[in-house]
Amino acid sequence: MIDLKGQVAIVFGLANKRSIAYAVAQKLAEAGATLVLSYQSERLKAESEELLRELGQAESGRAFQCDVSRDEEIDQLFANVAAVFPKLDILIHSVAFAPADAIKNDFLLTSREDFRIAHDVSVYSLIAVTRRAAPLMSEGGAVLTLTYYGSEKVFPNYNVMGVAKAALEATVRYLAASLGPKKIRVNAVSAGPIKTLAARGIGDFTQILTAVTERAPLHRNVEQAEVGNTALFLCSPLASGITGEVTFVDCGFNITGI
Ligand code: NAD
Ligand code: 0WE
Repeated sequence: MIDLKGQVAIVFGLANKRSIAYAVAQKLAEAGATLVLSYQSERLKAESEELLRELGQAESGRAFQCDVSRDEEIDQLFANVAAVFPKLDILIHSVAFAPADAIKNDFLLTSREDFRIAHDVSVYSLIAVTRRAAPLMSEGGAVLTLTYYGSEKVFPNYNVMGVAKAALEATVRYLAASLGPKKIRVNAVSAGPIKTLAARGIGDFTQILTAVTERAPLHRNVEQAEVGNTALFLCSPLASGITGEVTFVDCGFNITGI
């Protein structure tokens, strides 16, 4: 049994119950961690307070607003966190965004501005939040981000997000090297496709889910809870020797050649 009693985890990217971050938060809470939720905009405030209640964290936990593309908001967030929790143990980064045009159009047409936004929100944000979290991780810690196989192989329409995920995975390795001496581990989970808000409206998503059921060794798609379990493991003392790694939770899809 993993016991995270007395540990504090901050979770970025929990928009609703279907979010991968919700399943991760659920597993961390079940293991005894106290949760801090960080939501993108004022619009998500009431919803986040409700999600905290559903996670059994109404008393102990907190929810704060933070757009990760704004340094002032990240500074304010960590000032708020430090005022309530003197020590932080776990950081979950489950955030990605590319402007819709960049995911819809031919990759060749990717604009400079859409490339910048995708990398700012989906990659630089990991560095930005980890830098502010590290001083609070006084007893060491674990940082975890979410990635996708589109970083290595071409999936139709994933486009600039694939380039951003490749940069995110490299960022995990460089952060792991930078923070190793502080006993802070940095890892990524590469999840198979899951129908969340970020996957909604993507034209051929059903086709992608079907390809997995046909080709993956387990012949099914992965569930949020399975990603949550692996995230819990990677953030726990059971994974004390693992850092800078990308762990696939994809029913084995990535090992197949055809
Ligand atoms: P989701 O829409 O529930 O989560 C994305 C989150 O990013 C939302 O909570 C949104 O508010 C947040 N976000 C976007 N821009 C932000 C900003 N500027 N500031 C703060 N937060 C911002 O979808 P999800 O599928 O749970 O995605 C979470 C992570 O999992 C992403 O990194 C995604 O790339 C990754 N992932 C998803 C899948 C999948 O198929 N759903 C597969 C592999 C990896
Ligand atoms: O990382 C992701 C999705 C990230 C994402 C999704 C959107 C849709 C709405 C980032 N930005 C946006 N911007 C929007 O305007 N996934 C791993 C899920 C996903 O997205 C795909 C996939 C898969 C899988 C897009 C095309 C093909 C496959």
